[in-house]
Amino acid sequence: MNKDQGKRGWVKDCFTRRIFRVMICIVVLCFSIGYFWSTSNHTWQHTPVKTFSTMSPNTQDPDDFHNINLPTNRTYLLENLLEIELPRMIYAKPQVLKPPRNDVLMMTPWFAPIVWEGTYNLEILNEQFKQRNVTVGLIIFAIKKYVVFLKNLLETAETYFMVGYKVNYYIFTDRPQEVPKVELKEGRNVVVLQIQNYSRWQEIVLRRMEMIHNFSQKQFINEVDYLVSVDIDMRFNDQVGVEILSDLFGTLHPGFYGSERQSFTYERRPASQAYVPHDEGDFYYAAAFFGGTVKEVYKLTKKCHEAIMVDKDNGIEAIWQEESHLNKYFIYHKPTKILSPEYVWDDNMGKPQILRKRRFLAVPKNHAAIRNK
Ligand code: 5GW
Ligand code: MN
Repeated sequence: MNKDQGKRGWVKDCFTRRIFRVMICIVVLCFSIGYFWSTSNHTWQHTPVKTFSTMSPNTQDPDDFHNINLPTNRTYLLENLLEIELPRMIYAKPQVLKPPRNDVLMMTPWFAPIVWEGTYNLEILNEQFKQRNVTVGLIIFAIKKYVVFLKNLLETAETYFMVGYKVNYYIFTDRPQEVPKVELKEGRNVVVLQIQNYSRWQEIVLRRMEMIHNFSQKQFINEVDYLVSVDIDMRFNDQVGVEILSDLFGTLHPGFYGSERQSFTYERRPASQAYVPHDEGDFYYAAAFFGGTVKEVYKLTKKCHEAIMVDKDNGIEAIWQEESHLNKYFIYHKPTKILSPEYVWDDNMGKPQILRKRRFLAVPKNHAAIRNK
């Protein structure tokens, strides 16, 4: 009896223990499944899930950062939206069957407009941009002797550049005391940013990317909506306004707008980060005029600066310095607007028919005198 009871007790005991063990197993199993589920969930988030923005291929929503879980309720994005409503306006109707120009390309295959005189209505654009109350930063490098170009550039900018808008002239220079006093219209400021100079001229032009990148983060993002970076050895000669503004824009180089790919002076050595194979590339862009929103210019200059530093470590310098890197960037980050050579012209190229305006012109320079010291 005792024995039986004991046996039964043992059997019973054994039975409960088995159940107990099974239950532990189930619990452990559940936890493992849960664990793997959650970790694999995380891994899945790394697989590229494309999110589409309604703005442009290069733009992201303010909240649309990578690797950050977005709040599911984003209705706050719809509150306090700026309404841009045009007044009654009288102008010639656009003609679907009569394009304003048929002598030049007006649109890229990725639907970025190419800005030519005669293709846009500045009045409409001004109504839109005025209501957005935009501020534009014009970035100018004036290192060493190049400060001599500053006066003419600023004076002509006051006449032709973003007339009626708030403009900050950001002047990077190693000679702040040589920045000329130019009379400015209301809402326009000169901001002198002192930087060191570099002895090699190649370094001066290459470092422009680094400086723009640093100051975009430090200052520009808090002060302006758009940035425009220009060469200093230029002058404004005709109207340059909000028709140029877009998330990311570049300018067709006056020497290559009619050229085939093969003759574009991209960097062709694979060892450089700026390398472009012969079967790629849309246009050859001039480094003398590019820009966009602060965010897009920040991204562009960051990437170009990093590529320039990799080249430096590898003991290679791209054939046209920062212009080569800019051109590489624009192949894989398509500009949302493209400026015709009206915006970087050099009268040494003559005055072709297609050029109805010469808005921004190269100032002839005595290379020997201006470039040494
Ligand atoms: C000096 C010697 C050779 C090349 C560039 C420089 C140089 C350029 C300089 O001493 N100081 C200076 O401020 N720069 C900046 O880089 C200017 O903003 C200039 O417009 C820009 C690009 O250099 P550029 O204009 O001489 O280049 P290209 O290709 O228009 O002749
Ligand atoms: Mn230049």
